[in-house]
Amino acid sequence: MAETRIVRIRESVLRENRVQASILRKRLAASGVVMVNLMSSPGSGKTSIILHTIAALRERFRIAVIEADIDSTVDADKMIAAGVPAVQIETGGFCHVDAAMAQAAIQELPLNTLDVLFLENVGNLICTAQHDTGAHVNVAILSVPEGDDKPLKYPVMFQAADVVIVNKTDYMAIAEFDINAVRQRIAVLNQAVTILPVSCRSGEGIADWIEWLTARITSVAGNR
Ligand SMILES: Nc1nc2c(ncn2[C@@H]2O[C@H](COP(=O)(O)OP(=O)(O)OP(=O)(O)O)[C@@H](O)[C@H]2O)c(=O)[nH]1
Ligand SMILES: [Mg+2]
Repeated sequence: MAETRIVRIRESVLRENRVQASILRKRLAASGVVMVNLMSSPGSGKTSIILHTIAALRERFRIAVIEADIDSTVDADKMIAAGVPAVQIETGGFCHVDAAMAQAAIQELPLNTLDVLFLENVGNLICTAQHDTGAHVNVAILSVPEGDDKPLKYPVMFQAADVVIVNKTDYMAIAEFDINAVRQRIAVLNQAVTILPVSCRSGEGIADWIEWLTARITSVAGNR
């Protein structure tokens, strides 16, 4: 009997994407630009974190933002209103940004006038973590109302992250959320990751995030 042949398209697509992402990462570094990719479920606080970060770092770094959503320019409009260049990727149904999409968006930006490029990925805790975008820094945001079990259910996101922001800590008092359990669950998946509790509402922890990010941007920029 003839043997069934399996065509592993998914693996080859992901491999091809990793190659493209690696080329893009080097190209950005050569241009002196550090790309920071923010990933989370819808509504966890990606846009809020970026807006706080722009306010804190705009005097020090020249910043632009790539926004990605299935539809709409809502978040890109907020960035432009904040006074930074922004482009919107409308993914047309795709639930993540890949290196080719990031590359296409970057072509719309004045790369040689930038130091830091934020990429707000599509709100999704699964596919985004599986696709290398070419970013130098990968940020996962978990918000308190989502629950402390997310590292158990979506491990790839927490493996892919350099830093996990636990946002909306102002909900901690009313939500059943065990931050120590989150720390232990993430530690099993990724021992190199930094975990930063933050509230975009109260401002708690924002200074720690800015300090961590500034050190990482400086380190990436210094290693190019
Ligand atoms: N209470 C509280 N609300 C917050 C905090 N951070 C963000 N929010 C609110 O949560 C909602 C979603 O925040 P966004 O920053 O738009 O979240 P997002 O991840 O960019 O959402 P999508 O782009 O739709 O995936 C908004 O109403 C924010 O004002 C926080 O720390 N505490
Ligand atoms: Mg957003």
